[in-house]
Amino acid sequence: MKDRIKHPGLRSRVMSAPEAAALISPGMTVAMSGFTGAGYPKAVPQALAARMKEAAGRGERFKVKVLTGASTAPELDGVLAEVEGMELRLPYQSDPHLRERINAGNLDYIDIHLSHVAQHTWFGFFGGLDVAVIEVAGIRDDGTLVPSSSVGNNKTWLEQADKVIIEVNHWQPAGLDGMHDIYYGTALPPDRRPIPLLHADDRIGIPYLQCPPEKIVAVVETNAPDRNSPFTPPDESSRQIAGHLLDFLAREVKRGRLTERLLPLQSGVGNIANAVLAGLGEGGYRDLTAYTEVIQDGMLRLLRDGVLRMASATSFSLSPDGIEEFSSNIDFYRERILLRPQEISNHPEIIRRLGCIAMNGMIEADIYGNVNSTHIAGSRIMNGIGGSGDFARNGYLSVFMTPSTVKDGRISAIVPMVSHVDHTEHDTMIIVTEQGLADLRGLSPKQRAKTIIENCAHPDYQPLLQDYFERAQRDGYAHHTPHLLGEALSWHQRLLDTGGMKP
Ligand code: 0RQ
Repeated sequence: MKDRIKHPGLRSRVMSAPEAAALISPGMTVAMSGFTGAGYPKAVPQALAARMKEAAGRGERFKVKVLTGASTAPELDGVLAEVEGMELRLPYQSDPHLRERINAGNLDYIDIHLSHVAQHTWFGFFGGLDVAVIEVAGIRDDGTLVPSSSVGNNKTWLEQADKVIIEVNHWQPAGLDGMHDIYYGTALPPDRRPIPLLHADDRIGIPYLQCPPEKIVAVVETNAPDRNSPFTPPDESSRQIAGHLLDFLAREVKRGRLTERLLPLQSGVGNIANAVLAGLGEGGYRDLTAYTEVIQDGMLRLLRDGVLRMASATSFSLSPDGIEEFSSNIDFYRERILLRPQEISNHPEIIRRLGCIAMNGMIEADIYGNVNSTHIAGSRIMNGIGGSGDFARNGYLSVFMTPSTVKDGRISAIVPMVSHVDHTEHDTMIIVTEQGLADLRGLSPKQRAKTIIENCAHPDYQPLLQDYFERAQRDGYAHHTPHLLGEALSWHQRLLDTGGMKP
């Protein structure tokens, strides 16, 4: 136990999770570690939820505001949602219980770009932070902290919170030490200076998180795994989507628009992303780099095979097999992986400078290229925008991918007008479905509509979209971006009325 907590003063602050959770009071703003199911506190949120349940039993209201890096896990978002213990949550979640509560209107959810969270906190837009609860892999002699499997907003939380609770997780590999790069050079406008990161593998900071030991009011020891969902092999549709994208990249190389090293890759998570990564592995590429948010199993494989030379991110999101592979070969991966604060992994300045290839999933796109990543039928939140906007607007290439239909063909992912906009037609460059790929670069709205309908729409919906587009050009009110406003969202209304978009 001693070996993970080397600072004598902080060793004396070790206590149980319920004792630490007792330092959190109703109404507080609590900033927690955690990003895509990695590096989140495992014990204090559960103890806090237990206190909330007891309070509810006495008829008392006990809710807090919760800020994190991104999505967490059942032991944090799940338990707090179940006891209705959150009045506010930001910036990204993917927990089914929490999603249900948000959509029922039981709490406020603020869905913002992941790169904005730290600076909005510094600007004071969320008020002050009362407590930070941060998982680390260890505490060093001098009180600096060895970050765990995600960095997220931890630097900001430690700087901005009045009090800090540290969870030292013995399950996290000790070999994580040295894999992080925490940049302490950010300032507020008008004193900002360029961030000196010119290549994906540049180190610009230090490997440790800093926190004045006197701010740390509790240290809790845990030994619990990160959330690790088993990996499902890519399905046929994901493989087709990946195939179209990989053919496109190969064509870009042939045309001399990309070199054989491509450009730093950003990849979302999920089935399609995994298929794209698997495809890159078979495409003969070598020495690529990734400048992304999340390292999933597919990226480990590419690193192991030399397809990727290195990967920069802010977090892991691994399956049990991925964790086994990572832990068994941690010395190899430490040479090739850098975890940074999310304000740096997702920084628009750096993404623009490096020229990332941004590849993300979406819910739907419209015929002009506006993309909805977050809402079903305009109103029900799915997860959140996450980092997709940081990368899509600033990347060299912004790619959005989805199967052309979902729910057994009842829903078309290509619609006349998106029911919610996360990425505008000005951000979207490439749309891919299993039907094909639409390259929107250099096209006017009407040209974009033509190529999206022809290349990406499912045959069941293609004639309907074609008919809509033709009538909009003929009968519509204005002709730069033709629409029939009374009909533009009728597909979504039909979905709500009948459970499907087909007439
Ligand atoms: O619903 O769970 O009921 O089956 O949405 O869709 O097909 O499992 O795909 O996991 O890649 O998620 C856009 C949500 C896609 C994700 C989104 C339903 C579908 C299913 C999930 P079920 P799939 P994915 C890096 C970058 C925003 C954040 C981002 C996302 C469920 O990619 O959250 O990109 N993106 N971050 O059936 C109705 C449609 C639908 C639909 C899908 N048109 N209508 N339902 N679904 N399309 C990570 C971070 O930033 C942290």
